[in-house]
Amino acid sequence: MTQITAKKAASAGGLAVGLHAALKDKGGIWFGWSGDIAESGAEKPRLQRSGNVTYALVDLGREEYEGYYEGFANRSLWPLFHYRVDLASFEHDWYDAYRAVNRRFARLLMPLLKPDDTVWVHDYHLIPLGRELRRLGFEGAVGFFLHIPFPASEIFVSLPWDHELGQDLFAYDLVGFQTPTDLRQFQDYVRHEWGGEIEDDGTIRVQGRRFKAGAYPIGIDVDDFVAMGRTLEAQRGAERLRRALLNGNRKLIIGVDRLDYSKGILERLRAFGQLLDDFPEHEKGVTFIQISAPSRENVQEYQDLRHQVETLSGHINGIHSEADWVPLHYINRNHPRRTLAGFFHFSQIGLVTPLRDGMNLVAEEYVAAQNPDDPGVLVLSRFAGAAPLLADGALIVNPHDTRSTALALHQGLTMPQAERKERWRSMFAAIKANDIASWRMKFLSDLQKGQISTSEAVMT
Ligand code: ADQ
Repeated sequence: MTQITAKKAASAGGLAVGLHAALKDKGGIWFGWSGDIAESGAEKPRLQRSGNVTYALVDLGREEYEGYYEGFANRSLWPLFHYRVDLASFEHDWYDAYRAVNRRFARLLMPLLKPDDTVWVHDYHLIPLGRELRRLGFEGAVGFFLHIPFPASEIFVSLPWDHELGQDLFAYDLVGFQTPTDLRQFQDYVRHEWGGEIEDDGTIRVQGRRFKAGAYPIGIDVDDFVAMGRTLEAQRGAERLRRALLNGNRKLIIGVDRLDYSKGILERLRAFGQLLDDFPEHEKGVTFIQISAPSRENVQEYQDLRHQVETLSGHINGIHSEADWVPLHYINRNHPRRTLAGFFHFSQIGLVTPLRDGMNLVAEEYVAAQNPDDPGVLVLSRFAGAAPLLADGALIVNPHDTRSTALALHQGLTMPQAERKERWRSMFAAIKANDIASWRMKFLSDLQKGQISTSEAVMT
């Protein structure tokens, strides 16, 4: 089996670990961008073997990086798919670079493939790759999984090249989305823009093609994250919080994300400010730590967001701080996942408020890290892909509604232990039943069998 990702293969996130596990099971090739930029694109991938997995890594040339990755992937597709047409730029040169890199990737991958290999392509950076492989004559199964939302058809067609990307998607044997909503939006696009048909079992017929599309909500490696919470590093992290921030019995709210406009960080800060305005009883009794990992720092929109978050954090602290209490701690750095597990474990509230999000693994990690006897409360945006899965246990909010989000924070901070335990149990059962192993097995078995899953049992 071959898995393809544009992200750096060595990245140690939960997703990368889960995908590696799929390869290690049966052996295969991990093909993708090395994460390095070379003066000009290399002609051959660098091959490294580890056990029964071969890593085939390709450097991007400087111009490829700027046009394909920073440009089309992150400044056209990312904002558009997250409903931010206002932030999307559409440059023909970027699009040309995007197609050219996908063509080059297909050319470099093709000699490594056996005719009956299964290829699993990941995410929006690589939408054209399956069709490019087909053009080169590859006949094995090729599936695609989109990690971010698929937008409403009317948004998607703002893209000047929607028809080409649409046809790219039609070339796969199986196209996987995070949620039934994403799937439905793709089906609407197929119907309304192309006059395609969706059969009862979800098979799509369009443009002479017949293929499957389904919803496969991704999960985390729950056992692994629970174990992380028991490590020394996690305990040290929790202890640091206890001493440095909480002065004994102060409560803690935590937010963790990449610094990205899709994550609703500004809205979250406003809701925290509103909590302090509306419920003065929490004064000096609560601290909010927002940890935002730097992301796409060369992109102007991300620089603007960073500036806005810094300004708003300073503003909230300026209004509410006392000599012996700083309500908001904003940290703009990566943290080891084990330390994060400790922070989650120690927090009374996990505040996850994306404006749009494919799934949101932080919400699931927060649940996994809790103490079953005294769990915290998850306050979760209805616009996270994870919301339907966790709706029975989380306090679901509309992040645009500052006052209601503040109210949910108050409800979480004052929730009796028995209710917290009951809510946590239902969320923990949901993430266990939908972990990363079941996600990848379901996708791969559907790809190989040509069957379909709508995941309705999970997501309704
Ligand atoms: P992301 O947008 O990156 O992923 P998410 O699903 O939350 O969002 O995953 C982020 C990962 O990075 C988590 O494992 C988290 O612990 C880690 N992380 C976040 N902030 C960090 C920090 N400050 N320090 C260290 N680690 C940090 C995309 C889509 C999501 C989808 C995933 C997987 O945007 O919607 O859930 O892919 O499909």
